[in-house]
Amino acid sequence: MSVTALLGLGGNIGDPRATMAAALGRIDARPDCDVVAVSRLYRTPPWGKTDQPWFFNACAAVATTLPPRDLLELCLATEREFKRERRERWGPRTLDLDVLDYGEMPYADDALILPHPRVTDRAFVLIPLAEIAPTLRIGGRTVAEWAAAADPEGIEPASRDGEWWREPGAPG
Ligand code: PH2
Ligand code: MG
Ligand code: MG
Repeated sequence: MSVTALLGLGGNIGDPRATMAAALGRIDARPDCDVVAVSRLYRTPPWGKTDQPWFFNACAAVATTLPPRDLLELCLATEREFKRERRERWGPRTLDLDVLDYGEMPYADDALILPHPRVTDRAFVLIPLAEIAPTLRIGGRTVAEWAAAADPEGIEPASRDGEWWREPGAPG
């Protein structure tokens, strides 16, 4: 039985587009995960800690047979594979891979709460997420409603469509 999970991707060091594309390719190649939808890539101003480079952000839907905690471990292992070093909260990173939702089923353990409790105040997550999961309900509103109410200041599409991750190195 597979469940559709939603992932948030981000990065602001090196070549985030190539890193995010390679990370999605790596996940898609696994027998227990299928990348079924990807948002456009976005350029976004740094949030939380503003004296750092702008980010690229995107969201992806993954059909998976992994339980939520194993999916989190896969995301953390993938971050490590792409040389993510955890130094400061909200600081610069090569790759951030967050589990945002797991089949609209509430989940909580000591390391993971789903849906991700901070999605609703982050326009850099909501705007791409609304492209692939507009009807997902979080905290009594749909993602489309949250995204429409979010501040889009500075957030701009950086790809034509959701195919950007399939051809690493290609423009757009
Ligand atoms: N991630 C953070 C902190 N700030 N800002 C943007 N624009 N995009 C991010 O992905 C991001 C951030 C910590 O996870
Ligand atoms: Mg994050
Ligand atoms: Mg993270």
